[in-house]
Amino acid sequence: MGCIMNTHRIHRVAKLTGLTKDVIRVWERRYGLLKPIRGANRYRNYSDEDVLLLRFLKQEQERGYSIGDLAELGRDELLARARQSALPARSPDSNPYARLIEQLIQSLDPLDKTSFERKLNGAVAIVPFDEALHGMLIPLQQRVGELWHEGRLSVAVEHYVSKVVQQKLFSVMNQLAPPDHGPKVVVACPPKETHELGAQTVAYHCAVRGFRVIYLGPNTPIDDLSALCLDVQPALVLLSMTLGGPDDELHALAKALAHKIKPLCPVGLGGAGLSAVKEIFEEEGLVVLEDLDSLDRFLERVRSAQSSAPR
Ligand code: B12
Repeated sequence: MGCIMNTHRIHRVAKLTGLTKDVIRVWERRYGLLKPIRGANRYRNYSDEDVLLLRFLKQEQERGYSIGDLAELGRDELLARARQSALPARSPDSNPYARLIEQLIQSLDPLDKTSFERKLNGAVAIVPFDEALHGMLIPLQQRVGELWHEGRLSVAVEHYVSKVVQQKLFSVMNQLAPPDHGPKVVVACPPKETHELGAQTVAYHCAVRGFRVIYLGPNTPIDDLSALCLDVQPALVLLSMTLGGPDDELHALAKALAHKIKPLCPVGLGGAGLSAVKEIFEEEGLVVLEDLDSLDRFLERVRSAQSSAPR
């Protein structure tokens, strides 16, 4: 602020930052962090600060931070950090379990089940489960998924690890005393969605907070979801979306949810596939939850609406 700065059109910003024009537009729309000014010619003009901010976001993203998490810091904080980023960098891998995860990965190719499970079980057992989930199990699943995506790990091994992770999560959920009365929540993935760990994490999150979870898992047709909701009358439905999808399919999904589920109970959507397309769902009056903190606030709202309901 206060100083005269250069402005740049988007193609120049792309050159200066190494980001594509599409990414810049998406980040601008999605996170509202940039402040381009429309010139007389109606083109957007970006400031030096915008360029600084984008460079910093790209650098941090390459170091493994998620753009969503970074965006939550807000423009001012990000700019302050960007200005300081000439200072020595933080360790690129700040997860204290990074070494463990690498060791686990090593026992997957060739698969050494005994060694893999001994290491994983030993490590998971000695920390609070929340920490094991977010520090070990989710990063492990991510790493294994990435190796599969790169063609470096077989489908079979990926399935094996996904099942181990899933079993751990569900065995902990089953150990929680099932509440007799807590509000019911249905957790599922929409049609075509087979990424499951987001939904499982959400299911666990709700179970720990005293909700009675009905977990449906991946690829759930909306008509069947609706029929189930009529039967069990949940206090809410939560859907996890990792894949995006073509806009027309997403519009159809949003409409189906608005007409077939929302009249029955509140619907909350979350997951990595939503950030770019959340307006499609919000336009239909559906709630898009950014992360587990916003889920907590949503759960509280639902819980207090339930407890003040006249039944
Ligand atoms: C693991 C993984 C897989 C595994 C899935 C295993 C399983 N059973 O779940 C396997 C290897 C099978 C797989 C397959 C595919 N994958 Co994949 N996969 C991944 C990977 C590496 C990690 C995803 C994950 O599990 N994350 C861990 C969870 C816990 O994180 P999360 O889902 O973000 O959830 C968190 C939050 O988002 C939030 N959250 C999630 N849901 C909800 C819901 C609510 C209500 C709330 C409040 C919060 C919330 O809470 C969670 C905890 O913080 C990602 C890349 C990456 N590094 O992220 C790609 C990725 C998701 N896959 C991708 C793709 C394209 C595929 C395939 C379609 C590839 C193909 N061509 O076949 C197939 C899927 C086939 C299908 N029909 O669905 C793309 C998706 C791109 C997109 N947005 O469209 C990604 C991003 C990879 C990439 N860079 O291209 N994949």
